[in-house]
Amino acid sequence: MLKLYQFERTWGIPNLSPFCCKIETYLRMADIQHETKSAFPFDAPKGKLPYIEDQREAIADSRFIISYLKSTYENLDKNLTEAELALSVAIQRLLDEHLFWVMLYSRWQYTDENWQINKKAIFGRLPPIIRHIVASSWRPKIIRQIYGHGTGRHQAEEIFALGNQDIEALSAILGNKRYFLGDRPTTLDACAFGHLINIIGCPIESPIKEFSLSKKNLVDYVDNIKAEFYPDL
Ligand SMILES: N[C@@H](CCC(=O)N[C@@H](CS)C(=O)NCC(=O)O)C(=O)O
Repeated sequence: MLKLYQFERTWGIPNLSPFCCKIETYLRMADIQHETKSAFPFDAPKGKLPYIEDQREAIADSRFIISYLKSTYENLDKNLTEAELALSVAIQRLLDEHLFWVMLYSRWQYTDENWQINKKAIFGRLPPIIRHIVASSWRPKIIRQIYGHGTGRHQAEEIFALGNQDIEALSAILGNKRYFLGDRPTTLDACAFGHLINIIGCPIESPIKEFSLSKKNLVDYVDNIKAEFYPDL
């Protein structure tokens, strides 16, 4: 059976990684049989989670995993028009390549309080001394990534202002629809849910969480997808 390797479940959400959550949500939306396995990024073929193993093949990166799931199992986007598919790719890039970095900053760099919560969630299952060593070498590495991306070069209020623009855009695009592209879930919803629940549904306090919580359609969207596809949570 297909195996999904991801971070251990925590915080009452599917996964603390939006990319892992994207894949598990796609699998559930498409009704693909699978099992989940807890892992750390250093176990992964490309040093990041998620990855999957299926038919003795390992596939890393949520975008390649989705392509594989679409061609091998079920394509949630099969009824979309070319224009809808294009929009889907563009919004996924906003989520994966821009909003993600604001969320990452809020957890790893913004306040020490958030870092302690994040550290416990990610490294909590390691023995105490190892946990401390791994966490204190991982934190500067992620902070360097945030700087390398460019987000880390701004002041906190500028970073959250940029993130809030994404949230504003997502709320406007969703409007009063049940899913982003109509009344059926598509890849874009697996992706958007993964990112939004990781802002709205986490114990990480920040201006972007506050702003997202003021967007009732996004809050309802996250709640509805969680209730429909994760009745076990
Ligand atoms: N482009 C990748 C991004 C995956 C990713 O950034 N995963 C993070 C967790 S959210 C990770 O494993 N980071 C570990 C690291 O950078 O050391 C995808 O779509 O799967």
